[in-house]
Amino acid sequence: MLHEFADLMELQGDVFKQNAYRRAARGVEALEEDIRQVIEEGRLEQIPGVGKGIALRIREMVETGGSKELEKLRLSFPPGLSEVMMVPEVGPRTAARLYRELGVTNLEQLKRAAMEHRIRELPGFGERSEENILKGIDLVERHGRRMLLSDALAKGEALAEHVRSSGFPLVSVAGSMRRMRETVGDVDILVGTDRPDEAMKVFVSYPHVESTIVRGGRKTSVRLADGTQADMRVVPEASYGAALQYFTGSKEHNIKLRRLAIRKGLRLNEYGLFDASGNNLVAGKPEEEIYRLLGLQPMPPELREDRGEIEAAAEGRLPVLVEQGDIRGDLHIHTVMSDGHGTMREMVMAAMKRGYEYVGLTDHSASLHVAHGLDDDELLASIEQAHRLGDELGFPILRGAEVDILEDGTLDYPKEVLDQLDYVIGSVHTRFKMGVDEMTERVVRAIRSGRMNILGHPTGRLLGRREAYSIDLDTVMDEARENRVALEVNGFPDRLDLNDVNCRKAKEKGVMVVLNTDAHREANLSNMRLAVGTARRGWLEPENVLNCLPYSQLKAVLSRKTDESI
Ligand code: DGT
Ligand code: CA
Ligand code: CA
Ligand code: ZN
Repeated sequence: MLHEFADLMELQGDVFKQNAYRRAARGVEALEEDIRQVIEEGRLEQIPGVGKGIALRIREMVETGGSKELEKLRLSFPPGLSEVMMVPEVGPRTAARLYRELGVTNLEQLKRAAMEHRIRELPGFGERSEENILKGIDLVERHGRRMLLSDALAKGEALAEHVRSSGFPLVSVAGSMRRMRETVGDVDILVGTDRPDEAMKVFVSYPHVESTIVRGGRKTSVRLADGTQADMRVVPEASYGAALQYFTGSKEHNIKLRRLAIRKGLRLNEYGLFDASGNNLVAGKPEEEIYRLLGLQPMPPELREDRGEIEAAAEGRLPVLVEQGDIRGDLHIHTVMSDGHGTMREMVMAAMKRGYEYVGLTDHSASLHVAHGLDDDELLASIEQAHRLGDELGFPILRGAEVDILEDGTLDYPKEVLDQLDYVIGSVHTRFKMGVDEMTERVVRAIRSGRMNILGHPTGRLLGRREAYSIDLDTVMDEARENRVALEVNGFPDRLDLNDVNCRKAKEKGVMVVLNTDAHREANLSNMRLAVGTARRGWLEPENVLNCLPYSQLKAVLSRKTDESI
């Protein structure tokens, strides 16, 4: 909040106050104890940069979680200006000038001003700055948004590998991508080495680096050719574990952890866990040691969101999370028969190569014309074909289908056809804009049909492109449990649907979840990692996951369903 104050002061053109807030923000950041304690002991004004006025604001922030003055300040500027400030060539001060002198209040207007050459008319600007602003706008439009986890992992892991293979074995991705968050703001890389300058050189010489944003002794930020920002921190080898913990975050998790350390009379920062006399208790040790020394179970990065994991770890009741190795088969796969790009044989062999015990094929149903859905006869013929292929390969192939849940909640094949399938995924692919009651009723009707085993991508959201449709997931989950329908975590990179929070809700409600890729080509099968990551963020254990069951038990669960409904 102090930084935001500073930004807004800069926007107002008040350099003096801007600097004051910036200094105070840095002073507070550098604190190694709980600010509440500092306040209690009346030592707030001893923090470098904190005077009387700012001390009052800090007290209000700590007590109320906000600041009236800050809210007022925010309202005094058009909301679009924050986007204008994100343009690399602009920043708060220039945004303020463009606002005052040209009336620019959002990105669109900034673009127009630059294209109409109105910016170059202002003193201090020229043709060059106009061009740079246009480039910057393009960057914000393309990459101002957060990137998908899968894109971040591809970039981050390649970059980490570049550093590793250049002679720095202690390297890891950190930040939100290590926590498998569904979207990632920037790529974070951590290196433990006693040759920091060399490591920094290796980092900036990565072929995809376009420009260096900041170059420092311990942290360097670069922009990759595609606009992605990547931060690399370098710490001494002996601090690697502590730094990995710190830079994995989340910030909220770290703050709570640091508070716990303070209560135990210890100090925690990115260089280690220190006792009262300043001895580093974790020097050279892996990050788990920090948790153990704080009296906690060590925990995987996916849990570190301050959603109760620290409390659970203190009581020794952390979940044993599902892992990729627990997944015995992928149950949502398309082939060339509908809109996939691999034949049945290619997709099955690719699944076998991944070490699965079984696989399920699920092409689209007839009414989804855009995806070349199968009509009754095509589907029935493909069931035969799948079972023959399974016999030939000596590998269990379940023939299913991804059946549209039509507007009225009926499934897109007649019962006689559905009964020939090993299982059915029901999915909503049309009429997303229904009201919440109508949509919930539609899905509940399908769940109650007795012919559906899995609800595919249950909320329909597409990250960065389409909001989830309105649906009452509590009701859907209750019905799913009663009717033994599993809810899918669809691992397609822009779906991740159910999301982490809803996975946890499903677990609490006793609903089975199934982790699928919705693969449309062989390479998509690797998206299981994303589904598993999402499930882990939702605290899921193998017993919560349908496709952790061995084949015979899975078959029993899937067929019990049809028997009972007859
Ligand atoms: P992102 O990039 O927005 O997807 O999210 P993160 O979590 O990767 O955040 P980022 O890149 O700003 O920082 C990486 C990690 O560094 C973050 O997860 C925790 C740590 N960190 C950053 N700033 C702070 C801070 O002010 N306090 C504490 N305790 N940790 C921080
Ligand atoms: Ca990050
Ligand atoms: Ca970062
Ligand atoms: Zn679908």
